[in-house]
Formats: sequence, C-alpha cells, structure tokens
Amino acid sequence: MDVLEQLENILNKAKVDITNVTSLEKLEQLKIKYLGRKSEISSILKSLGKLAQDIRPIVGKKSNEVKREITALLEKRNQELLESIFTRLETDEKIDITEPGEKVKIGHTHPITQMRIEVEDIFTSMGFSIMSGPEIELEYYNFEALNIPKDHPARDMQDTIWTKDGNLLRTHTSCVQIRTMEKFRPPIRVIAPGRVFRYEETDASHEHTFYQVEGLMIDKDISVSNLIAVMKTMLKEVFHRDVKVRLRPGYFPFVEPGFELDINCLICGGEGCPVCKYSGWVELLPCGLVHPNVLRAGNIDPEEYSGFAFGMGLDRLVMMRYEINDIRLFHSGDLRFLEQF
Ligand code: FA5
Repeated sequence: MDVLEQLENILNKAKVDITNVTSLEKLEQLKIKYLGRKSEISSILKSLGKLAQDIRPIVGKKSNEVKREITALLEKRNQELLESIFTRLETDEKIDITEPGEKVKIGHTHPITQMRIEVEDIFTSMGFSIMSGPEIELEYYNFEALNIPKDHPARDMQDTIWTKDGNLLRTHTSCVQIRTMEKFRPPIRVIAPGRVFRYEETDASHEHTFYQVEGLMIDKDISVSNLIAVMKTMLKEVFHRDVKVRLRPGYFPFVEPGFELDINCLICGGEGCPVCKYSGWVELLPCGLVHPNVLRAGNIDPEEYSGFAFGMGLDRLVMMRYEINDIRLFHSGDLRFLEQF
C-alpha cells in the first residue's frame, strides 16, 4: 500500500475512534495508539530513511500533518468530554447555596443534672463544699462505719448489689460522710451528690440506679434547729416559695434522733389532693443528728461535736418540681420527654 494512502487511512480511523470515544481514559488510550512511540505514524517516520529520496519529504510532511490533525482532534474531544462532565455535575450534584443548612441539634443537660447543679449552687452559697466518693464502695463505708454491723437487720432496708470480690455498689451517698470525716476536721459543711444503686424492682417511684445528695454539717452545738433552717433555705430556693416542713420520727442506724422530713404539698398547698394522698404532706427526705458511733468512726469526739445529716433523693425532687409521675422516664432515652427541660 502506498504510504500516503496508509497515512490517510490512519487519519480516517482516528477520526471515527475519537468521535466515538466517551471517556477521558479511553481518549488517553487513543492518544497512545495514534501518536505514541509504538504507533503506526511513529514507525512510518522511523522508516523514512528507507524510502526513495524524492518521496521522503512528501511522506514526512504528510505524516506531520496527520499527526497535527489527530492532535487537534484529540484536543477538541478532550474539551467536549470535560464540558459534558461538568454539565452533568452541575445537574447531578448541584449545590444550592441558598438552601437552608441542616440544623445541628444542640443538646442540654439532663433534668437531674440541672437540679444537681442548682442544689450545689444553693449549698455552696451557704458555705458548704462539694464532696464525692466512689460508686463501687467498701462494705465498711456503706454499712459498718455507719453503725450498721454485719447481721444488723437495717442492712435489709437497702437491697444491695455486691461485686464478686466482696465490695458493693453503694446503696446511698451516706458513705461519703465517713470519707469526709477521715479527711477533714470540724467544722464540716459538705454535700455529696452522686449515683447510687439498689437491687430493686423498678416501679413508678423506684429505680435501681438513682441519685442522692448527702448533706453533713458538724460543729459545736449543732442541733435539729440548724437542720430545719438549712432545709427550709434549700427548699425555698428550689421551689421558689416558702415551704412548710415537718419532722416525723424515722429510723436509720446512723442518726439519733432520726427523722423523715415532709413538706407541705405544693400541688394543693396542703389542702389535700391525690398527690399527697389527701394528707397535705409529701415525704421528702430522711435526716437526723449524726449518731455518736458514726462520729467516732470518723475520729470525731461526740462529746465535743455534734452534727446533722440528710440524704435527699434527687430524682424525686425533680419529679416533685415538674409533677413527673414515673421515675423510669428519666433514663428511658425518650427525647420527647427530655427535650421538655
Ligand atoms: C437513705 O438512703 C439514707 N442514707 C438517707 C439518710 C442520710 C438518712 C443521712 C439519714 C441521714 P433512703 O433509703 O430512705 O435513705 O433513701 C433516701 C432517698 O432516696 C429517699 O427519700 C428517696 O427520695 C430516694 N430513694 C430511695 N430509694 C429509691 C429508689 N429505688 N428510686 C429512687 N429514689 C429512691
């Protein structure tokens, strides 16, 4: 075949191939096929020397023209493919910058945490410090040092979750009373908020995991009137009104005398309603004067010092404030409930 005809054929084939190609990768392959080192044109150029002298420049010129033309065709097709890619992107992946963005949900603290922080603020403003203790506790701090020796029937009052190594999940925050006395000398004014655990069947007012705030004040001549005054100040701040309190006898081995502190029902104002079971009073927290044995366990001389202690259920305080009728809602993970606070 005449070389010039061969060059013409190459050009025609290239035209068809290049027009039909639909991807940039394939186009790149065509470029190698038609213009690469191993292309037909390259071998023609390499063998120019073997041609007759008179046709050599003609073939050389024609080869370069074909090369230029193929280069131009490749260039043009490249441009077209790029444009079509961008047009497709514009419709397929169009970003409307005027569209409102997705709202980032901002969470907030849990209602029990909110109440804990509030109670902490109230007590620190009265000069109390905030203490904490471990949730996995020694039997000694949870029972023994609190005047509840082994086999004491009071251990049955708080069903306990024990660990295999003989420790326990603290059933109350009262353990922190002893830990505080071991660390500080009177005068002592602390509260200890924290999580506590009981091996208990749950119902509308009982959880297996809940929160308490322990209070402890030890000084010379601390009496029940100090306890009442501090409680009334705290309740006034929490409920934003004067709250009447009354004390009934209550038994806890670590206080003597021990009380149950009731508040007048905030729903009916004391007149009687279903919430207070028509008594006008609602049970709020147990408290009392620190038992001499407990002071001794904390290396404090009961002849010289006295104190009061209380253990308030935080969950129940939140329930009272917002009239929540089921404690299980707190940890249900139901955002419809939590978002209300
Ligand atoms: C105690 O835990 C004593 N340590 C309190 C105390 C401290 C008495 C200092 C005297 C001096 P009690 O078991 O009653 O007491 O629990 C105290 C409060 O925790 C209750 O009034 C209640 O509000 C809350 N509470 C008790 N059990 C549960 C439960 N299963 N679920 C939710 N709250 C509970």
